[in-house]
Amino acid sequence: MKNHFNYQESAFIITVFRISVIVFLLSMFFLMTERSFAATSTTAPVCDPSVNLVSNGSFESPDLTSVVPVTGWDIFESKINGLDWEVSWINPVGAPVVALLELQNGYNAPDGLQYAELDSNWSKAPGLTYAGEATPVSIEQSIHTIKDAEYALNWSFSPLPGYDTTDNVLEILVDGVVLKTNSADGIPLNDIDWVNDSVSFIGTGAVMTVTFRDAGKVNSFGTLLDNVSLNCIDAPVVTKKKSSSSSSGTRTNRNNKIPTLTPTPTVAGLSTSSVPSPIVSAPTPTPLVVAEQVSVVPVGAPDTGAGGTAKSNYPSMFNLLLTPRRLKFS
Ligand SMILES: [Ca+2]
Ligand SMILES: [Ca+2]
Repeated sequence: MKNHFNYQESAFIITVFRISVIVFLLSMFFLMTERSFAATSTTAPVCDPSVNLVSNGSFESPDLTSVVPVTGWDIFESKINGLDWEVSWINPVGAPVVALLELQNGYNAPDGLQYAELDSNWSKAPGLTYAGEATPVSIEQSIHTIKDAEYALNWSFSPLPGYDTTDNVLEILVDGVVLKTNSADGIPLNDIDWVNDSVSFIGTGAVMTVTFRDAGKVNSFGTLLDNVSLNCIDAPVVTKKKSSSSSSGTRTNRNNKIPTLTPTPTVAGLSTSSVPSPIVSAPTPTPLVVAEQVSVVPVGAPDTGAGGTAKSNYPSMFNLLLTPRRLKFS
């Protein structure tokens, strides 16, 4: 009788324990699923044409008016105080360890009050000749792209007045590939001469880098840049294929609500060149990969490793708990 009582009591306790464990595991499972969904929904790139994906594209930060005394220009270290651009010396031999970007406000800017001069300076020394300084820089930013989405990169370029074409050469690159070159003669100019230009490219679904660099004569003068913007202007739309058969599938179209990108016309005095085919003109083009695609995938991509959601082990734990076991009693 006592053994029978102990058996019933033990069985009851074990049953309660099992139920408690199952409730706990279910709670954890739903909590983790909810967090995973929330994380995915907030980090996955979204194609919003109104969003400029470049930070500080107008070079308004750091604020030159905060520099004392104000001389119309100054140099700022890569990615500090809101500069946000990754700055690199094109020829780093003998240059300061941290690359410096020169910002100016002496001429009228096409946007805001400041702009950049990509033939920069090693030091803040107005009035010197800067002879022997390899001052040209490249500046870049990286973004997470949506696979097969179309991106438009826009900017304003001007030669530095008083300096010829060899001193004013701007190259525009995406993932290390030169997509366009601007150059112009500043000798006849008495004032700044901004020209807007643009290129478009197709997202790989990975992180992609846009770069502007000075390709002119090395002398710390020339190649002015401002008003940079990068926008996702057209994302692929996946729709279910209409079919009366039992087979099902999907097809990908572009969102035709977004107008096709049209490069800004070249004006007199500005020379531009570009590589063929980065411009997308057809509504359903074959996606162009401007550089070798890397293994980075958008966060939340299913079963793709990086960024994907790990498979849960909970079902096997449930099976273990629910599997009947023999009870030993003395
Ligand atoms: Ca500006
Ligand atoms: Ca130069």
